Amino acid sequence: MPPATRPKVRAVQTVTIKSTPIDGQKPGTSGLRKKTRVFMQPGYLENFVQAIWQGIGGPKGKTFVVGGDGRFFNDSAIQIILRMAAAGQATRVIVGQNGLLSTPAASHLIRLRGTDGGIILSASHNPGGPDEDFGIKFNMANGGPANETLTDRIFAATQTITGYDTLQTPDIDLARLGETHLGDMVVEVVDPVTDYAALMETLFDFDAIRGWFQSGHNMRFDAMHAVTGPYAKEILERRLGAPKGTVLNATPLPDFGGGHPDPNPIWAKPLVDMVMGADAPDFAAASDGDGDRNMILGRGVYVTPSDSLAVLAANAHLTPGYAAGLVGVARSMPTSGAVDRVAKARGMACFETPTGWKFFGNLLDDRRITLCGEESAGTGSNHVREKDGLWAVLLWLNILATTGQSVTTLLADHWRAFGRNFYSRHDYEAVDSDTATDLMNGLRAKLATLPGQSLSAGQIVDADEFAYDDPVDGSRSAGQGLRVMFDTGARLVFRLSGTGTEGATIRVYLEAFTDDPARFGDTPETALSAIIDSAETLMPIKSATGRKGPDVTT
Ligand code: G16
Repeated sequence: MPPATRPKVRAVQTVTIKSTPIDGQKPGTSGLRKKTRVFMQPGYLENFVQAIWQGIGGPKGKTFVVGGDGRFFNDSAIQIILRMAAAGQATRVIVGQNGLLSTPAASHLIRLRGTDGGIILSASHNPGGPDEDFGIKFNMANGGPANETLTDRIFAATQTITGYDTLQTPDIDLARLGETHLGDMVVEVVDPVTDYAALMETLFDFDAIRGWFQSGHNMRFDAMHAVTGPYAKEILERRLGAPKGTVLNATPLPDFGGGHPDPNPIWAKPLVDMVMGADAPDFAAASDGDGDRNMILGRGVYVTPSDSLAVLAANAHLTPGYAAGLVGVARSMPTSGAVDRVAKARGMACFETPTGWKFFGNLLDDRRITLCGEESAGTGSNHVREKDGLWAVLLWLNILATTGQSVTTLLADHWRAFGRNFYSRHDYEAVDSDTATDLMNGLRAKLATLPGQSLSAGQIVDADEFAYDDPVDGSRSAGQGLRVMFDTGARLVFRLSGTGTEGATIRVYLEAFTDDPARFGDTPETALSAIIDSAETLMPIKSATGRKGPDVTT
């Protein structure tokens, strides 16, 4: 409706609520994640949103995208944010219907509509519910997570806050598509799937994938009762003609059906059991709470995220969106070096960044890389500025359809061409924070003395604490994980997670390499046993925590 004919907007009174700083609002690897009840305390979310406004120079005259993964408190949080945006005189907020937007779809909308950024509500793969987890992060105008300069500004603002502005208005109906007003601000409720699905059609050969299904191949996609259900139904079952029932657990639920929406062999075990059993589908995949992670499986095979990144980097040129080839690739430091081998063989640039998708943003914006990924089940490209679960699934499907190969054959061929990086991650969760800090400090203190020492995994050739110098803006990010490299090509990395909500999570990243075809068929347990042993020698986590082993192995 042109502005002149719009119904007159009823003037609403802005109210200023006094507030004081709340401890612990420092954004982690991916925004602020806390227990839901913490976020539900009066003023907690409001303080952080006010800090975002301060960090970005205020919402006045700006347009934002807002949406989340539908977890418990998503809807209430969105109403709070809308009132605060309107009180701050934002011009327009684009919201996914019923408050739903997958993280990659939100990133796409921010870019497509040329907005000033967006707020995404999710605690990713962590469980949802009043006693589980919630999270919020700000994405910038490029569609990517706020960089460290901005998160530092937001954190600083949380420490000096004196109050926030809001409106006293009823909730907006987020089920109804179209525009409404909140004060002078336009709230535009959009279908969360349409624009994203259209983007996928520009990148992949939908005819080839449709043909793959028509010729009798089958797949299962486990949406884990999280946000990708409606996306996968539309794209896989409607647009690509996969039979109904291909998408499992397709209805997003506020508590994800009581499980962890975490696409790994622990939390998506039924899917793993399915591909390992009789009548396994040709291909299977899962995504997480907010739709940015992925797990890839073939008949009888689990593809590690690091291998998936390498296989995609080696084969992406077979699909329309990447037919021109890749300009370069990047991986987070703890991710295995499998993709480096592809980059080297193909003469592509390869970057090693700290953990956190925000570190890929500059490389993508500056066109230094096309594809990037992380060991934590994230893969993405220059099509958005977030990792993208369904995109990775479609890229795999396109490669399977174009080559006519199975996942097992593709993987075997890949190892023959590039060698095999065995990989696993051991997580020790909810460890007492002081104990975790002591363990990290203990290893940090002896890093310089390690080279030359021999352990079961081989002789140590290098040991350091990873720091990253961003080649685009020159910023330096120090303290990004302890690394120990062996002469056998094996590597150990230790770091504290930046996404946990309880105590500390120690992550131990284990990697071993072989180019001996006779060993390609080894189990990861066999191939990694020496490095696992060396990990406990270097950082005695079990003896310090009294635990028998990791809580989660992926
Ligand atoms: C986030 C980040 C990823 C990171 C992951 C794990 O993913 O976007 O870059 O790899 O957390 O981080 P950490 O090891 O610090 O826990 P997500 O899917 O949780 O938003």
